[in-house]
Parts: sequence; C-alpha cells; structure tokens
Amino acid sequence: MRQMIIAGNWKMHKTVSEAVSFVQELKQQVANTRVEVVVCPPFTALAPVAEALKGSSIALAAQNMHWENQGAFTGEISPLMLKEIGCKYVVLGHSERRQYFGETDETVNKKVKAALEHGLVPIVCVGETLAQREANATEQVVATQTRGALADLSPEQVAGLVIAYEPVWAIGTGKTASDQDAQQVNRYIRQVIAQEFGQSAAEAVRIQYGGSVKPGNARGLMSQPDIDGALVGGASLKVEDFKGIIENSL
Ligand code: G2H
Repeated sequence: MRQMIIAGNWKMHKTVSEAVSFVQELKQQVANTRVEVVVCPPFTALAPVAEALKGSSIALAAQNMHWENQGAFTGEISPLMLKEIGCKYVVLGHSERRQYFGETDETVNKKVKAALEHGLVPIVCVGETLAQREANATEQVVATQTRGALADLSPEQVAGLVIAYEPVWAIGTGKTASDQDAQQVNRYIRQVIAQEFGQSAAEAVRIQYGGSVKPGNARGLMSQPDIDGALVGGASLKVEDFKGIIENSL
C-alpha cells in the first residue's frame, strides 16, 4: 500500500519570515493526517523552516540541487548542504528548470544519482508540453524522460523514489488534466517502470500528479488508482488551500 504524498512546491515565493509563519500554522492544521505532507521552500528558507518543523511529521524538500558535493559552481547548492539542514526530498527536473535553466534528462539523471548517494529522495518531474500532447506524443515524451532520469538505477532505488507527472500545459494555467487523462498517464509511467525495473519496483514507486491541483479537483484526481499524491504549486501557498487538498486526498 503506497502512502499518499502531497508536496507544496512554493517555487520563488515566500521570504523567511513568511515561510516560518506558514509552517507554524500548517503543522497544527495537519497534525493528525495519514498523508505524507512535504513543503518545498526556496533555498533561503530551508534551514529556518527545518527548525520550525522540529517535532512535526511534515517533511522538507529542496526545489533543485547540483550533482557535485562542492566546487566552483557559482549560485549552486549541493546535496551535502541539503542533507545537513534536514531535507528529506529534492524536486528534480521540474519543467520550469528544463524550460528556463536548460536541464536535460542527462543532468536530471546526474542529480537523481547524487541525491540517492546522499540519502535524499528525489521527486522526479516528467510531463509533456501542449504541442507534444496535440501531436499524440505524450507517452513517448514521458517514457523518454522517465527512462532518462532513472538510467542506471537499481530496482530498489526506483522503488523508493517519487515521480511527479506534470503536464506542462496544466502548470499554473488553471487547466487541469481530467482525472482519467492523469490516471492514464500515471498508469503508463508505472508500466514503463515495470518494463525497465520490474513489477515490484513499479508497484512500490509513488507517482504524483501536478498541474493546477486545488482543493476542488483534488478528490477526483487523488482517488485514481495510479495517482499517489500531488505536487502542488499555486494552491500550496495558502494554508487553507493546501490543507483542503490534503484533506481531500484521502
Ligand atoms: C506544477 C505545480 C507545482 P501549479 O508546476 O509543481 O504548480 O499547481 O501552480 O500548477
């Protein structure tokens, strides 16, 4: 039985003081949930949020990282640094990173391997653009991204990670994939994992949906058999909305 995982990807939102007061309220509001709740603040807020989350079951994630431990990589953050401050997860290969910062399946794969080496759990993002969907290339795109990101991993490593299917055309646009469309792609990704890494890895790996998830559409999406949670952007920025999604996902 896969535990539902709802992660709030704040993107480039919230100062340190905003982030800390948000999680202080959130941890009280979701204290008894059976859902695994994750917040992904910007780098500057990670350490103060980790401190504010002490004693809570809410987990911490970074939104990106470099694959090297250290070095002359101005502006980058390493897995060692994230591990030290208490991150459990790291979001890798988000479509905004691919689109605006040149990330490729190859660099995502390097990051996935580095995260696993340091005991960080990757949340690996895949998803097609509108043009690719209209060209009926969705399955090919998500299969290539999934195989690329997970190249050289063992079935045990794949079993423990999280994949987020995020159709690019649904991100921040208010357009959500229908429950059936999202389920179909999530099931397809699980089939790809089964082909590459075997049935037990495919049954264990958690596959989220992301793209304009809100309290109002969470129940339908989260009740699909191959959707094991959500990666939430805009609606994770207000405690009430995020809590609503968490509550509606069971
Ligand atoms: C997709 C999602 C969070 P939003 O990027 O990763 O954002 O919910 O705002 O579409």
